[in-house]
Amino acid sequence: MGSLPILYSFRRCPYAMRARMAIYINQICCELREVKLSDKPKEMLLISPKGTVPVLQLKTGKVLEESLDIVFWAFNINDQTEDYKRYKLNKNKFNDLISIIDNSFKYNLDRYKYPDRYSEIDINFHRNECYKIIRDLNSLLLNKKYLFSEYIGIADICIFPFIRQFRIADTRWFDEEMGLSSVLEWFLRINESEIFQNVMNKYEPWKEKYKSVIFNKLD
Ligand SMILES: N[C@@H](CCC(=O)N[C@@H](CS)C(=O)NCC(=O)O)C(=O)O
Repeated sequence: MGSLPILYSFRRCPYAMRARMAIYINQICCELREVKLSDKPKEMLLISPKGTVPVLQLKTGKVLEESLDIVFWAFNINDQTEDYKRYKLNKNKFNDLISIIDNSFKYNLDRYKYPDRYSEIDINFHRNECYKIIRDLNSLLLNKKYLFSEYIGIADICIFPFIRQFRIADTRWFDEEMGLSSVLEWFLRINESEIFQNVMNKYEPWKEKYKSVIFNKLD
């Protein structure tokens, strides 16, 4: 195996953003292979035939094919980081929240953002379903910087990329009219953070012949 873990990623994919943020926060150095979804590298499909990103191949050869598995691996690598302990304390709340985001929120988000891909879509209905979930998030964030602690943690990075997608559909409405100030402040705090800026660098799609991109290289 190579000397670094290999992360197959797609810059704009919210699941891959989760994985990159977790890897970045935990200062794990890996090789990043940007994937073009319409032309996935055979090296990735060989280790993960289901063909979604992110995929992380560890130095042992073990393959993590789900974004949440990569996030937990990254936070647990230093064994019992404070954030991981906090996650365990809030495990049920965390799991409920992630499940709502990955299922109901994502379902309605796709229909709100891409109505042409479905038939007979009522955009306002789907935006409102997302809004209700964000409103609950707003209650959780009242007077708080982040969801479960004063530092950015597992729950924040798992949820943020999806809220970002929702905002992009109508930034002005989200920022000026939605009226959920705790979520807005939380969102902007992460969006402008050094962490998020650093995981959004642009790379050409990976080809075997290219020089490797080393993500999170420690000086
Ligand atoms: N459950 C997966 C979902 C990952 C996923 O759906 N990624 C999308 C990109 S955002 C993908 O790779 N889709 C495959 C394709 O479009 O061909 C995870 O959490 O990692």
